[in-house]
Amino acid sequence: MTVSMRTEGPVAIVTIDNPPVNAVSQAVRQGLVDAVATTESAADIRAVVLICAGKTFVAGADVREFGKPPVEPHLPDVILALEGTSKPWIAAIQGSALGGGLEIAMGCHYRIADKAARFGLPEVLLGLIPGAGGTVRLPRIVNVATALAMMANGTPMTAQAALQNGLVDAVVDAALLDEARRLAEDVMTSALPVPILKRALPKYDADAIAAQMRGIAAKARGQNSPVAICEAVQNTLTLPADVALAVERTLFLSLKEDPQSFALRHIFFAERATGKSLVNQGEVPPSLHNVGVVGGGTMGAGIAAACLLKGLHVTMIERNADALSAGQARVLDVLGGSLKRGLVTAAQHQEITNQLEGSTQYSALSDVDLVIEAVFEDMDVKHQVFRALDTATKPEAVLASNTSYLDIKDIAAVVSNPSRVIGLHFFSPAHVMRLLELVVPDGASALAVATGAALGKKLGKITVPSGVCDGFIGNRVMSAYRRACDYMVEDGAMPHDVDAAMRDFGFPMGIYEMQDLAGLDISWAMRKRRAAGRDPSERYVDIADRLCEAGRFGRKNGQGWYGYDGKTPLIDPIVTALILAESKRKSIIRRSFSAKEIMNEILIIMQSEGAAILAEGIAGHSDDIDVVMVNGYGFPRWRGGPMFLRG
Ligand code: 3H9
Repeated sequence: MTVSMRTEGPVAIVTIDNPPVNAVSQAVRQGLVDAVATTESAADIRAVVLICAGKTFVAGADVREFGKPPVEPHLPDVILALEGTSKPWIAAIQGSALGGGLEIAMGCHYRIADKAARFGLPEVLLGLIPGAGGTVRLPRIVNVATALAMMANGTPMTAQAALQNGLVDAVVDAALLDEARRLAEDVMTSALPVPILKRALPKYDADAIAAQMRGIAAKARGQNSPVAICEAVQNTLTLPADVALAVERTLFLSLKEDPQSFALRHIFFAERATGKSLVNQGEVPPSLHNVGVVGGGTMGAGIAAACLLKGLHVTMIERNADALSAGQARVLDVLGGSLKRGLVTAAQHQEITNQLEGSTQYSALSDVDLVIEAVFEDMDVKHQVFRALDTATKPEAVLASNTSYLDIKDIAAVVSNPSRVIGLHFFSPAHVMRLLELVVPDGASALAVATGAALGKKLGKITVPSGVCDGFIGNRVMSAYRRACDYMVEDGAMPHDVDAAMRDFGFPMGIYEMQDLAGLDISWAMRKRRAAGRDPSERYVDIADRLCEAGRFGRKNGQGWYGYDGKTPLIDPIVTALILAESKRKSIIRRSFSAKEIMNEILIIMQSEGAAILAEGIAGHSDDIDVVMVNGYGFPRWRGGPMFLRG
């Protein structure tokens, strides 16, 4: 039974059991309506506890139903029915009360929560607004500004914060059901509290709210749902509650059909589906307590910090004492940043830093389950490292390379058992970016793959499997569209035209701004290494090389594709002259490109490269390409990804 009921004396316990997250499906809605009818008509029932089976309270409406026509009873009506009962309903909340789940809880007369529970209205992340009273009820409980911020950001509130803000009546340490039952017995003889919908709004500063809404609209950059949230809250401030509720419903239903919401729902499910095949290989990965990181540069230090922050013990290897202490200092710097931002407490910070060890001897890795190599992108250097790892590590330890471009099979060739070698391609900064490409060479053992996937899970990453090719999924797509952008620049567009077109589309920055941020010298070095193997018949744009030859390495030395005033990119006449000279040298008659033309070209190239990647089996599913582009390359989430847009 999706919704079941039992009685314990005068208290009915209504349990929602709809795994995995107790989402509000039609069966749950109907079950709740039936439970209201049964408990209202049973004279011996004096109060009702609403609780969920499993780890979580209701995590929201069942998003999988959104593609289909809504079927009665509708959630707003279910909540009105709960709110209108003659007997107190007590929501007993563990895990997450999100979206429709929090709206159900707000329809109850009392809320009691486990101390680890979280409360939120994250509909904005799916391109929606709360559609079952959230925009009308939440501002009436917590203050208007807090409610608006919660809905616009979609970030949940802790149980403690919920208690402070009056969203829950009590927070308990354990035995949630017992405490909820006790509360039910306490309140069953008292008068019911005024339903939230009928309460007056708490006092608010209208000017401050208007400013907050302007801020939300400015940050929305083309997204509809944050603006609709402001509209719904504005209605709550100005209209009678029942009217505001009706308008909220209309707004919700129209956003449900908005392409932005389809895109966000697509990426939500794509992120959860990706990598599932990796963990179902029948191999149990080792417990993964001890990992090794070879290389203490920016990437190695970031990876080490990511592991430490998730409770792993890390041994860092560097080639000499100076490099090691510099690498460890980089890790400590990242960890210090986490402390400063309040992401870890001082005690946790101490505990975490104690888990960092370092050595210049590979023998220090004799006991680790997994090693991640993050040294210079050069095959000879990689071979030296993997030869050392081959003998220093235990035979079942998994050896991973963080290479972005090199052939993992080639790297693995120097290891006596190459089946234990995989790629783990992190994105910078590694402790922040959620994307991880798990590169699976032919012949990799199921254990090696499952271990890589287990690490991804432990680090809270979205782990996308990729086959072996130049650049794997993400860098291969990026190289293709960067090449197309370079062609456009040589043919008549300017870097700032390309960047503006990408930003207008929703990227946080354009490809040239991004290259300046990453530094131009690394890819220059790579191009020089590969120059000999380049197909002479292939069009090659030299502008980036010319910039580097002129000592322009990007933001780090204040000049790249742009000049810089601090962090602000400025069009630099030297770069403009250099581009014009290159076009002239190749006898190209420059023409103008509209923003639409630029973005269309970028999308077409992303999609055709994506199709090639799929055809070659590098990506297992087109959704994986979307997940990579959205989470690693700034593709606007609310557009769903290049393959989604292809239809
Ligand atoms: C809403 O409520 C609108 C209302 O205002 C108005 C309505 C009228 N539906 O994330 P996980 C699945 S909009 C269907 O890996 P975790 C998910 O696909 C909704 N399925 O677990 C996965 O399935 P599978 C507002 C859902 O422990 C499985 O559950 N609510 C839903 O890391 C496990 O998910 C939200 O936006 C759903 N709503 O995190 C909350 N949610 O195993 C969205 C999850 O087949 N959900 N699934 O791949 C979350 O934020 C996280 O899932 C949660 C658990 C924190 C709950």
